[in-house]
Amino acid sequence: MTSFASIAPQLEQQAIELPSWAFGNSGTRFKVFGSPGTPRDPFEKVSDAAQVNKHTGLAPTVALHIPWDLVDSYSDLKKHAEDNGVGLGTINSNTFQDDDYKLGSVTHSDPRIRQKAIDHHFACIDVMNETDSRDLKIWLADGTNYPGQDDMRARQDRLTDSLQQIYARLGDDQRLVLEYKFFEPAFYHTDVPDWGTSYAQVAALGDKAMVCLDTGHHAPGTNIEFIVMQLLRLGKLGSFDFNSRFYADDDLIVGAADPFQLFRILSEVIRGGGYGSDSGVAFMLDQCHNIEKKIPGQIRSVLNVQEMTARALLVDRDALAAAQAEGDVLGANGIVMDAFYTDVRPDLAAWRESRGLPADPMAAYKASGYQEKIEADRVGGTQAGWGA
Ligand code: PSV
Ligand code: MN
Repeated sequence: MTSFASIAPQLEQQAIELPSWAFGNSGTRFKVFGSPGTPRDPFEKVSDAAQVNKHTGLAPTVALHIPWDLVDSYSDLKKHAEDNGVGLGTINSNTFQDDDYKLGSVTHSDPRIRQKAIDHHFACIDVMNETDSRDLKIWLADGTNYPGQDDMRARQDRLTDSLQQIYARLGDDQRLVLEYKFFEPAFYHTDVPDWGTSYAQVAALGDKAMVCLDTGHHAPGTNIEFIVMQLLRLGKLGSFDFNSRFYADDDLIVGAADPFQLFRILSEVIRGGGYGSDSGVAFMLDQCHNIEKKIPGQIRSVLNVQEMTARALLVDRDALAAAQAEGDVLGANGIVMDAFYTDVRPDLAAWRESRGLPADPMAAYKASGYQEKIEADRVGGTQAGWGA
């Protein structure tokens, strides 16, 4: 099998973007629990995200969500990020929390509401220009709850038209990534339910438009790594929103519910040339920490991605190709499983130490005193959360 030493240089290229909203409070429709030390504003969210990078070296950028992360000065927020050793990354639009969007945003039949949603995306591009962000991530809650509620084809045509207007505003080095999701909050149909619809829309837009794959946005049993393979093959995999799920869009810690699935996804990423600093695929988290502490939740998440990346890099590709060519079904499968079952944690700990990082980032964060400090300091104000 491939040795850890031979894959270590590739691990250095790993960069995972953190979602600012993971540091705010979140919950379900039943309850959002507050927790001591939760950030009150985007500056405090960025400070917390910087802790994840400090202890892991894996998370150099933070994604923002607009309007949750509206600030008076993005250059101040950018400077704050840089002072803390991180940068600002993807800008996420949000057309799912305004009363006007009850029946849709960029697909709405009312031109006024459509224009409002398009203008929101223009405002997001203005933010990108100030933060030097590359990607505008669009996820739409648009859809219907009942058959016959609206004309699905007309909505698809309006989607095309709205996306074209947004796309036309992008700068030369900017991209649009379109995220799909098969249900929720709409329950009968959504306007971008699957990778095929996202692909059809972004392919019509042009080279700067790509698909975003959120691992929680598929029906149970979907072979997500097949989608990864296909989008890489088509040159249209722009980004991941990583998280894990047992039932629906649970937004749990990536790799927690199904580490083997994460391994399989990362294996196809590597196989398809999607891994590495020049691949153009953005690795982001999209998670909520409803009951666990948020900063350690993010540390555990990036470590899970690193661990499964290392295991996927260990797959002996030459031996696998030979077994496949011979039709050696069990031999080929055995080569993949050997890599998956390899415990890389001791090697990763030693490798981290050799690069001046803590061998155990979870323990290092716990010992740092940061959690106690924010819990003592952040008294008063309104804790950030979905909508705040
Ligand atoms: C929708 O479920 C989604 O995955 C989109 O990426 C949103 O921006 C995000 O969740 C909010 O957490
Ligand atoms: Mn997402």
